[in-house]
Amino acid sequence: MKLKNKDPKIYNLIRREVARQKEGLVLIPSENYASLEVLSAMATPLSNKYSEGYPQKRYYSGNKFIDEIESIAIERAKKIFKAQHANVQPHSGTQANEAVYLALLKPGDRVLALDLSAGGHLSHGAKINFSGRFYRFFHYGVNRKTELIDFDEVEKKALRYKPKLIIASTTSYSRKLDFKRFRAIADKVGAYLMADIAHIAGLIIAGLHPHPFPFADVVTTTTHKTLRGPRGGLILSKKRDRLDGSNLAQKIDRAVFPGTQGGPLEHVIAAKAVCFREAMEPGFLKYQKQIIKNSKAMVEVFKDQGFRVISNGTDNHLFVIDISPTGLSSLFIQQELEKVNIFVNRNMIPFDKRSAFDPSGIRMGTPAITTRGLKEKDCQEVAYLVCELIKNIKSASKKQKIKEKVKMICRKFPIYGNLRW
Ligand code: DSN
Repeated sequence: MKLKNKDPKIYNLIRREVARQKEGLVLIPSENYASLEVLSAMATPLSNKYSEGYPQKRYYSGNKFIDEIESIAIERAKKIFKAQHANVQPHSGTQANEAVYLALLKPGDRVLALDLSAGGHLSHGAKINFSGRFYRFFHYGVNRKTELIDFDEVEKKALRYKPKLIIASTTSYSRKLDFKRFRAIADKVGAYLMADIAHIAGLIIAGLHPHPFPFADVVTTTTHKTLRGPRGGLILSKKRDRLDGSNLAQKIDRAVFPGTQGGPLEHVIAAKAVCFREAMEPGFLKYQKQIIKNSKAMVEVFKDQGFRVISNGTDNHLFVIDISPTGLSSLFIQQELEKVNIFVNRNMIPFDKRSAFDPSGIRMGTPAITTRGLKEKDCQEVAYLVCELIKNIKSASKKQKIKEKVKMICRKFPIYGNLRW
């Protein structure tokens, strides 16, 4: 690698980061290990090309091959998500959401979305995010007892606030989303329905989670979580606008470019096309099934070890444990786990009394460790190590033992083989 000699500082940091990823157990449910094919598509001179516009309608010359690549990505995305229209250009999930808002709303319009502490996302109307500043967001939550989405509340709030858009989404919600019910509520108040499936895209493609179409008008997602592609966003939609019969696909495209983005990242779009093809392979379904089996297996251990799991379990790739009874800070637990090479992220729990910076929950998930090849028993061993660390957080010798076990598990389930960057 030339970089080694030309820019040893960056080269060494890249190598160390790759080693960290290889030698640690990633339990952050929004992270994964993309295939070498996906990575190699990104590391190409496609990054050099300006291609503002869309296939056959570019503002620059020289887009003959780029057009073909983007068209293939679009067709593959439509196929795997059974969508009428796809825009593969959003740089991220938040940019995808931003473009949808621009396409469907005017500044100040009302939106109803899941509360951040109940599993929503910053771009779903958090006050500190553009979405919360430009649009009038109202939030629904979960039932205090079951910690499941409270559809009576969704309906009540929809009738009260008459939103123009309702968002069905998950980022730390471990149960299935009932898109049909959301549609029925949206219809009662004449609202659009957007599903943000960033976390569960892979499960949906595999048929392991209810499909947002035909209920949602627009679906946004990232491509790097359960879908296991490059870091990026994606918008899928119906062709026609349900409310006024106009061309919804065109509105979405215009909102992405020139509305909110400039030049698309064609090297990433090529990598998206590669991951969409991977999602058509039979192995993908097997992988998604294993993600859920592993997640459920881990939950059993946490419950068995006396931890409260939010909503008492999981139907998907993630779950959140309530660490408030331990009296420990979730930030501290996250940091101590990092020291033994286990990566989790602290997260708010429903009706959390603590701040988002040091909340009461730890969110964990299985997409990345399942990619490494861990099965139920192995995941239970990992869950047990997390419990052990939390219970013995002050014991240096315990932590040393846990660190060694993590090392052994990572050696047993290598990722990216012996490949060195
Ligand atoms: N989608 C978020 C997550 O779940 O980690 C990040 O924005």
